[in-house]
Amino acid sequence: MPQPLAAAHRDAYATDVYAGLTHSPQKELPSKYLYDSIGSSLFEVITHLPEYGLTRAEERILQSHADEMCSRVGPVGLVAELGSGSGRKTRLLLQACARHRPITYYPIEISPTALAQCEGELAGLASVKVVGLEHDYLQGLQEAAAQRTDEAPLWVLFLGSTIGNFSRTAAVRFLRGIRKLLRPGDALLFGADLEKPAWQLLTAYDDPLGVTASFNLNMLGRINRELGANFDLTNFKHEARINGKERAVEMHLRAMVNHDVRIPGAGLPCVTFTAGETIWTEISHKYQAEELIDMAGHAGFTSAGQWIDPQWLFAETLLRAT
Ligand code: AVI
Repeated sequence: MPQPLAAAHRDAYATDVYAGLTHSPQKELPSKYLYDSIGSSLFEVITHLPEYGLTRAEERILQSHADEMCSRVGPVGLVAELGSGSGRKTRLLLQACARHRPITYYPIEISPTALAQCEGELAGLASVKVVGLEHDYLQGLQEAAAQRTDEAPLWVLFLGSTIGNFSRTAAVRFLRGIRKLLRPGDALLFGADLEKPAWQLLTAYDDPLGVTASFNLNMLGRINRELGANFDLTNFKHEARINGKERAVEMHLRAMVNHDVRIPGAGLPCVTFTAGETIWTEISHKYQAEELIDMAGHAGFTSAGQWIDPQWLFAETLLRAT
């Protein structure tokens, strides 16, 4: 008998926490678990911080070019977004599309809190029907694509540089996965943060207000709440570090003292931490603009335009499925 979705998610979470915290020599936790309701709210605050320029850069690009992007894609009937975010940026694109014809918008999210927030933000937009899909990205996209009723192109949005949280090979694999669910003529718009100086990245991922530190530490708070663990969050310190080889910035949680932690919900009676060791919680790759078009080419797309914000180097790339 299939398990209810919530129970299946809880089991997958426990399995991933077990695998990550027994991983040697580097303990790790998948970054997708940063986004429970507290983590999603903290991330929303991060997007307003002066040191974290990504979101505002993407907003500036969409404010200036949403109409042009829509005209290049042509009159779409369906828009599917992988990861809904707060819906702030998407509003600009949906308004531009809906000027041509009524559309159905499918935000796709595994977090019900994020989905509800996005639905609330975008409800009431003229000529836009919002249908939230609580799924992982590709499963949700498959479901959205199955709703086509005519030949109009489907437009997929993957904003916010979430692609940067995948390894470079996984990113191309993921773009290929999207392409497989599309028809020639469909479009994909994706945002990606570009390479910039180390000091700028380090303050963006370790802001002086400590919001990113809380966002990262909440990873352990969540394990306490959902898996009955006894992490003492004051035993860990947030750390942002540059990974030059990967052209990325990483987030870690550094143990400040030797201690043990119990995580009954993950079947871990004793996880030992040595002072100085870290749990790796996220990687954010930074790109060169041309590299993004190359990656997309390897996944079966051609470029239909690229817009770069000069104030905070960030690229919005429009692709067409070939
Ligand atoms: C969601 N993602 C693109 C963000 C990033 O920049 O990698 C998450 C984040 N991590 C720390 N600050 C923001």
